[in-house]
Amino acid sequence: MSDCLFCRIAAGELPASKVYEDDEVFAFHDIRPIAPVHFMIIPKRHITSLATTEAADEALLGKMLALAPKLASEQGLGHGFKTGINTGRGGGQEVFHLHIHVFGHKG
Ligand code: DGP
Repeated sequence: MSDCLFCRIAAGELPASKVYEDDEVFAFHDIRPIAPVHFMIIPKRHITSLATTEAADEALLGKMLALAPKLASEQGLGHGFKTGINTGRGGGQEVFHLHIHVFGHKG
């Protein structure tokens, strides 16, 4: 069993408020939201951070980014939203499994 929190959430071993799932990507609401709507998009495969991605990850990264506006719209953020990828301890990353924060206020 993985000791990575987000790997376990993506595998369904730990509960989360799911926003989206396919074979490569999982999205779920942040447990400590900084806005009325706040979810994260993660790869199911463990990638530690944006800084450890490789050329072979480009398609997956593009897919995750392209999902952001689609899922944001479904969550009521069709008028706009913010995104963030905290990277490394100096970048404020607390959970070392790559995630894109998507957050905002419902229009
Ligand atoms: P970051 O600082 O970018 O690594 O953000 C990690 C986020 O993960 C933080 O906003 C809180 C969230 N988080 C931490 N543990 C859990 C959890 O068990 N479930 C959920 N849904 N979110 C979590």
